[in-house]
Amino acid sequence: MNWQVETTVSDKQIRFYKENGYLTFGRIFTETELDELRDYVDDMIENLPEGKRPEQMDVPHFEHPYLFKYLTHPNVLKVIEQLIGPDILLWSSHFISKRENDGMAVPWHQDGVYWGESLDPMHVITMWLAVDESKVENGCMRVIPGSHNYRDRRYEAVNRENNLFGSEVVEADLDESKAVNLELEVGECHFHDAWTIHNSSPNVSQKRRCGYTMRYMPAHVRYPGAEWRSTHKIYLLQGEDRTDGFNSYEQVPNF
Ligand SMILES: O=C(O)CCC(=O)C(=O)O
Repeated sequence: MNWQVETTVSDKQIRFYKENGYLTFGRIFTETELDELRDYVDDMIENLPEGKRPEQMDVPHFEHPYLFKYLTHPNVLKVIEQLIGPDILLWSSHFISKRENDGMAVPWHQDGVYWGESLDPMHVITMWLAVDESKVENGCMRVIPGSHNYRDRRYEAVNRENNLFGSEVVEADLDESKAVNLELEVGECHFHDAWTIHNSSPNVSQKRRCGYTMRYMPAHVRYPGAEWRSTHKIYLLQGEDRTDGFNSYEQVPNF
């Protein structure tokens, strides 16, 4: 396999991201780095507490400082800087690993709705890293291009047994015929905006689908979410705080 690392985002790609609310990209980590991350997450999955599913490994970096090696990687920051500017905060991260022939669906949603009042303005970019190959058969992510321009979508409850989240954009507020499958090879990534409507289907293949969502925001975003702040820490990774001291940041741990 010809494994090439890319860290330059072209003007055309930046325009595409702004217009469509998503962007598929190449590989940002070396093959060795990616293999090490896969070994690490394999071990995490093996040691999951009873009853916890591998789609539910939310904010793993709080418990696993090793993940900061990836979250703060200079190549990642270089790419993120080209998309949101030089002052960069780490908002969150989540492993969503769908077991072969079993994984849950992710209902159509906008991340910004789930995060609600916790951020002001709601400006987050997610880098979705393919720890495993991610294809239609094993439940790759899908997006509705341009949907980041709409913030008034209506939601309805969905069955929690098969769905990772409890609500979904109603059919009338969604043109599913426009959905784009974001298929990736191992190590490739894509980006999406906090308002982009996206989902993914259950894994009906014999291949696991593990993705690592790495979420960043520009350092002018205020974090007033009172009910989140005691447990959900944020980190200033690069540049300067632009909230006049409103935010407080956790120290990046040694990794
Ligand atoms: O991994 C998936 O299938 C969905 C990811 C997602 O919802 C997100 O990154 O916000």
